[in-house]
Amino acid sequence: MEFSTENITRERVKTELSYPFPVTLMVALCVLVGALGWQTYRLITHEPAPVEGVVEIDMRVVQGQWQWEPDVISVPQGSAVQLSITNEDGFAHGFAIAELALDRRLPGGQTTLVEFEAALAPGEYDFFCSVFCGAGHFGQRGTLVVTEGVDTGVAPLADDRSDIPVRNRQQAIAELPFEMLDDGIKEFHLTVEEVMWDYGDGNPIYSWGYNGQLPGPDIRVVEGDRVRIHVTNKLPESTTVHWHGIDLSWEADGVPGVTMDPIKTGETYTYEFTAYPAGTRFYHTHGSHHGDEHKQMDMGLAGAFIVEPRDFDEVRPDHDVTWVLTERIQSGIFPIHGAVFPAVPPIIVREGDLVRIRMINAGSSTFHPMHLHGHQFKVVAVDGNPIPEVAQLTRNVQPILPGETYDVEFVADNPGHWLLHCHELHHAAGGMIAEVIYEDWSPPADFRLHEHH
Ligand SMILES: [Cu+2]
Repeated sequence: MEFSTENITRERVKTELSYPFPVTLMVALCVLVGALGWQTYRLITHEPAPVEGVVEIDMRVVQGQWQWEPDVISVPQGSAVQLSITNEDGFAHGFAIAELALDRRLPGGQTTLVEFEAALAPGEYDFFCSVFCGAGHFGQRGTLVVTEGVDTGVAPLADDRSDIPVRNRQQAIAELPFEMLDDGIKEFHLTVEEVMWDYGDGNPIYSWGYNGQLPGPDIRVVEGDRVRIHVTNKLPESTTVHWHGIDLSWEADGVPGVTMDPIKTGETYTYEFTAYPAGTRFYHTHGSHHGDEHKQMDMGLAGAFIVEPRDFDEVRPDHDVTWVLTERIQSGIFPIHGAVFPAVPPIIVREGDLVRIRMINAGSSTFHPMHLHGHQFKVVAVDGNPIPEVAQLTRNVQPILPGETYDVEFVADNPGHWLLHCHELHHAAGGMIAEVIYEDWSPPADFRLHEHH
């Protein structure tokens, strides 16, 4: 039997025309006029889209401009948003809103539909390109305005933070406890959470901390230990943890969009790796996506990760002090291990003591030339790695760039009351000062602090 396409085509035409032509035309016209009329009405009256419906917005990435058009969009709270984004560039961009843990790829030369629910309190939020798309990355930003709308039960972002606990260093723990599992793994738990942190000046600042403290508790292990760390995210946005200076397997490196999906609010993620090599390392957020790491760091998300060499007991100094140096630039606060002078605990020494100070710059933008009065120190390790004795500099100032760590050691050989402070003096003014005080020392009887002789 022969198969005739001609017959099939005729059948279809016949079916389509089975309604009388004038009726079809009239129905079509009514629909068209109705739709046009509604659109015209909306245009004239600037009537917003119905709150309970879908908000549809056309958007484009302007070719070669690293710009969103429009770069301000307004949607009612709780509405379902459909962004139809045309990427005019020949390469990919990304569309991200951190507060929604939303991150979509926008392939070059295509129109991509990005859908989300505006489950946010009324206010303004950033949207931005989330991929390395060229020099314009940091400029490719826009504003999502969420207006009053459907009640989604989302708590307002108002300044009411009365439920967030106020804490300070005196309530902090020094080291994170662990459980030794049967297979020799050291198991730790970290919770990333909001805290009103008091740096010691009685003026708590809204912050993010590991286990509710700034910095997070020191993690202290021995070189070669297998560690398992469960990280639970209780922040209002996604986060990650990066293990800075540790030569671990790449899957545990904690980089969002590169080695893992960020840990969403309420989720727990488990990192496991071997602690190697020995030295002063640290852990810190790598953000929720490329571009907000500095923001999360500046909220306080860092802690020391000390990997002791196996023979550390043979060389253990009399004092082994760890300082995570951070910055709250907007508040003018430059803390030493979560406190500002004079709330920074002094290092209390005896004559002849060997003092090691592990200084970690966990700030995002500025350096700290740390200066010790009345003594010289040796720089014994940089970025955690030991410096051979013949190469150790004898100094009294050691600058520390963001991300660097320096271990310095000095012998307490000059009894008195001394300072060790940042010599970027705005930072010193902002609290980055500690004291070194000799235990069995007191000023001479005729010493008067407030009288000049
Ligand atoms: Cu400084």
